[in-house]
Amino acid sequence: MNRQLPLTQQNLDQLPSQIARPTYDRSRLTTGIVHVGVGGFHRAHEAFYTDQLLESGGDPQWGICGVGLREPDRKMATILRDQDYLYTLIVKRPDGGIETRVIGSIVDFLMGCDDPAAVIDRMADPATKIVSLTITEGGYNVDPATGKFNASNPDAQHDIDHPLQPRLVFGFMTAALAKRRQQGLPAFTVQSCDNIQHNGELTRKMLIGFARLQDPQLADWIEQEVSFPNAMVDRITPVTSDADIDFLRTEFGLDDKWPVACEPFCQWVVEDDFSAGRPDWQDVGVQFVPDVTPYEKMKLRLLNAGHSVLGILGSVFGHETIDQAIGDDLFAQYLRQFFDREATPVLDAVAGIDLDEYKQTLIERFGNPKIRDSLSRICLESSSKLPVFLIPTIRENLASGGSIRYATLVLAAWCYYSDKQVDRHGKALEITDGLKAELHAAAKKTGDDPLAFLKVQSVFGDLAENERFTNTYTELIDRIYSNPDVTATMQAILS
Ligand code: CS2
Repeated sequence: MNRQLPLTQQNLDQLPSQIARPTYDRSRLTTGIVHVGVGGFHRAHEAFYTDQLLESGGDPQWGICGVGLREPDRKMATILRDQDYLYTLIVKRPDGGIETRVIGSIVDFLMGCDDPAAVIDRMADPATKIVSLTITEGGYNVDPATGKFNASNPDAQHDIDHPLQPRLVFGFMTAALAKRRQQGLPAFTVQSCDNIQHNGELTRKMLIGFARLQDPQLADWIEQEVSFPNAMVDRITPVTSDADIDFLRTEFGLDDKWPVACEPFCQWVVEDDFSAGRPDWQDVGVQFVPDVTPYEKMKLRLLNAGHSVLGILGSVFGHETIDQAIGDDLFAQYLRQFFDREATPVLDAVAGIDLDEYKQTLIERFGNPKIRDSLSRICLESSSKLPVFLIPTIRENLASGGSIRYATLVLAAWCYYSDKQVDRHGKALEITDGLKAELHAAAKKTGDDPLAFLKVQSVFGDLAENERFTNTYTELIDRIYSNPDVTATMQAILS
């Protein structure tokens, strides 16, 4: 198709009928939510739910203003501005069916590094009721040694000295909350949408930790006034590919510079604790519960850990995507046994959820051949992920005398992966990790000391002090280093 229709508000009427689009009046939307970290996941999740709500006649006060704090966010800012903040969500079903909808819930975008005052003012605006975040694990600025706010980070130091020109999200929120307090306005709710256990509590700890360095009285006020609901978030959202952009162009003649592709499944379980009100998200399928703990544990220990099992073992083997890995019978069997023998025995029951069914659904979701979720995305920042997704399962099984071999092999394979940085065929692995150099240096010493990799304390803590663990780990390291075809060891563990 030659003529391409740029995605803009004005062009919405001309879109082919197969593409759903907002029928609500976007010009009436005001900003009730300021969201920091507008990536694929936010656009497939919170912005999607909010769009659904607006479509079903929801209150127009809940438009979203996106915020990017750093230079790499500029591409998103520019594209969204050019497209009147519209983008297409491409939902890919496993049977090949595709549903497309233009999402209209984002109504503005601000760049903190261009104009910090504009971001602070928007957060401090009386209309803003929620500041939500997807800033990734690393964005929380936790000191791994103490679990507290890492005040030695140069950006944190800068923010303490320059409260009105912050760089970190905590500096922005603190400045905005200070302004609200001064003006007698109620606090906003801070809602983490990151895939972290007790994401609300962690955010509370970090925000108050930062604010206390700047203004202890303000920190007390935040402690009393701001709510930080914990939430479990879930929707598999691979990195947008050129094929997704091309699909919209060739299929519909639609020129969307940055659509989002995702799976049909979507879940958001949230603690109902919003100090300044919230959208009626329950009307569009969001679950509000008093305590999210069992849901988040189940998701992190099964879905995310399952991804890591396939991601690390699959990368070393030479698979490239999750569906390819789970399509390999040995990997599927290994994953199922990891779920049943190691992850499930240390999980709590979750009201209303049949764990067997949940696991079966995960295997089906992983198998969705249209998602093509790359193992490089899954292994991205493994040093932040494995201590949450996988290592706690090992620790709890060590305490209870349960099986640890399935998960321990993943750590041994991760050592090999960090050491060699190539797959079984010698093909370079694309590794993105804040600790990449440190992990590589530690793993390289494995020949002299099989436990060398475990010395990366911020990841493994004191795991190397447990003898049952180190015996199993050493045995598995020996096996992988003598035969890098990890499937031989997987097979041995299975039988
Ligand atoms: C993945 C998650 O990055 C990862 O390790 O497991 O991004 C996963 O796709 C999402 O949490 C799904 O909700």
